[in-house]
Amino acid sequence: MAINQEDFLRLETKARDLRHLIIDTVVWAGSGHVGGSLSAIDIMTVLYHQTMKIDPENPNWEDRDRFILSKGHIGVGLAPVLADKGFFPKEWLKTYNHTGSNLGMHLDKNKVPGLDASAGSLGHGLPLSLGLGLSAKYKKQDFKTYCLMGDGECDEGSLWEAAMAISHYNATNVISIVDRNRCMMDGRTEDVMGLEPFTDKWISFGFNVIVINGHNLYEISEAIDQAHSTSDKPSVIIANTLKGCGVEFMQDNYMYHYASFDAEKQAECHRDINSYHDTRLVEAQGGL
Ligand SMILES: Cc1ncc(C[n+]2csc(CCOP(=O)(O)OP(=O)(O)O)c2C)c(N)n1
Repeated sequence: MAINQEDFLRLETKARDLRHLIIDTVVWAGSGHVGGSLSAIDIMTVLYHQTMKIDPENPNWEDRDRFILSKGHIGVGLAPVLADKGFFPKEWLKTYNHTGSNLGMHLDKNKVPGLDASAGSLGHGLPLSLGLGLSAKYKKQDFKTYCLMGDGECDEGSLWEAAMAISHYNATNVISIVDRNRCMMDGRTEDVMGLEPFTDKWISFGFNVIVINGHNLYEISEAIDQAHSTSDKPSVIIANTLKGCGVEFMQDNYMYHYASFDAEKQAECHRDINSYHDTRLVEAQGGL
């Protein structure tokens, strides 16, 4: 469903608040995968606060939409989203990645209410999503599965095997999303393993490819609508993003794939996130 101005303001505020919560969770944990969390948070905000049919009171509801975080290293990005939705107490975030906590660095489906799959070993989320999509088709359930992948993750062969099968079975109930931040763990994607022409690769696998600015809430929502209304091919949304988006010293810098912050840096992150939010509000009003 396309978003209106009121939705935009609600989602924009939520995205800002979640960015703050991600930074605090990294600090509580001592360190974390912050860069790829901040690149993906706008996408997760739209999914969890606009698109997906979910019920925090009933996390295992059979007909719920599924979210498969294939780039499972950003548990520190997803856990704040799930806590904020009410799947578990926000207090848990203070124990993220501590010994004995329910929240490990790579989230565990058996311990985290609202989590649809344990992940962390890259390249497995899309095959899993294919399974969910096919099972829904055969059982005549109408839920959708949204699979979020990293672009560095697209170096994994298993992902392309799943893409081939999603296309073969025309599993349009699986919506693939790539967080195209052009950075991976220790380099830029095009230096480590070139992905371009990336769009052509997905087209040749039989996909409807939708390329968007992954930090524009309107574009994210419209891309999801377009994916929903395309029935002759499965869709992939290539979301152009920035690693570390919203915090200037981290932005577009793969060195912040994983980081820790002292109190001074934490405060700088929070200041930057607030001014980034203000800029986005002005931009949305056509002011920049
Ligand atoms: C199979 C596998 N190999 C290596 C890793 C280690 N690893 C964790 S994150 C990462 C980089 C992933 O890059 P990308 O998918 O672009 O993630 P993002 O930049 O969006 O965080 C790697 C290689 C892993 N988790 N799984």
